[in-house]
Amino acid sequence: MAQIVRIFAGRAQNVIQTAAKQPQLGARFYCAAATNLQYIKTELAGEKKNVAVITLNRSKAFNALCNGLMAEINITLDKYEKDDSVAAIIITGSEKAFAAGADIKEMQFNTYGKLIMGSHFNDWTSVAKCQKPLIAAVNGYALGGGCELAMMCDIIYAGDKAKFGQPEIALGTIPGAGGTQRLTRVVGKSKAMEMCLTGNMINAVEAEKMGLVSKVVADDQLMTEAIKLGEKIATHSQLVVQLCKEAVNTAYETTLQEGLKFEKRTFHATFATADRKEGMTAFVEKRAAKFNNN
Ligand code: DAK
Repeated sequence: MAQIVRIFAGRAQNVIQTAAKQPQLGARFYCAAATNLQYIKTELAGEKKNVAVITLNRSKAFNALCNGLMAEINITLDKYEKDDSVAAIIITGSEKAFAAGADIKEMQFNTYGKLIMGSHFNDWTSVAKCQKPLIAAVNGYALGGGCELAMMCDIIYAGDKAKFGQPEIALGTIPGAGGTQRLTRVVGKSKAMEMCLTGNMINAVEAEKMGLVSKVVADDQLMTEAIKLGEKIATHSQLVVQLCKEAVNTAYETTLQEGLKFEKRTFHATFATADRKEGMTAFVEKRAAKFNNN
């Protein structure tokens, strides 16, 4: 038995390493059960253990987002998406850095040809496709791909010493995972242009004022507040939470008319769920709703 466990653990590690080397194949394809995590730590938090926490764990490199780390995030998100007991997922880093961007040392020898032929950054798009609510809890630096990773999440909470920026311009390149697109939609053209063209950082309070961050808290309270947020979301029907997330995201991806139509149809769809019926019945009967996610 011990032998079998060792063989499986070895395979899981190989899977992650292979995924890191050949991300064009897509980490999600490989192995949802991989357990040997090198670059992240995971735990279940909250009173009911229904809030998953993914902690980036590469602090010597300020959590620079190397291929292996991104592959591990994807594998872990895949696992939590399939786990019905998990209602919300927090991505966080260390006190010094949420993440200082993509790993420059890993990226520096890429060529136009290699990038076009497609391997290096393929894992980056899956985070934004996660169907469960994603909360970024940002302490320290969220720069370049780090800021972009936070923006792929649904809600950003920041510690009061957090710093956000898109410094790629100083490296002779431009943001590649949403810095010119998501940031512009969130904070508007002038602020986004200023951040992307200067590479200057903004602090947590400025980020909140711009609408990039929804709440700033003392840095030692960040996880407590983020977990509380996840727990509050977990009190609702997870089915309806998912529909609602999809509807809000649609606002960023379509015209107002298409978005309003999508919202109306989705609202109608909630009337096909038992949870909508339970929610309204519970209100009328003056009791707490008991949702079953169907
Ligand atoms: N990559 C690799 N290593 C990094 C790093 C990074 N992004 N950031 C920090 N480090 C490493 C440093 O090299 C140093 O390692 P050692 O030299 O000790 O081995 C260690 O972390 C500590 O850094 P410093 O010595 O520089 O510490 P300081 O306190 O002086 O400064 C800093 C902290 C975060 C301000 C500074 O390290 C910094 O400016 N870092 C770089 C920030 C940056 O330029 N980020 C943008 C990277 S480009 C895409 C997806 C994503 C992307 C592009 C495309 N697709 C889907 C297509 C993303 C691109 C990027 O993020």
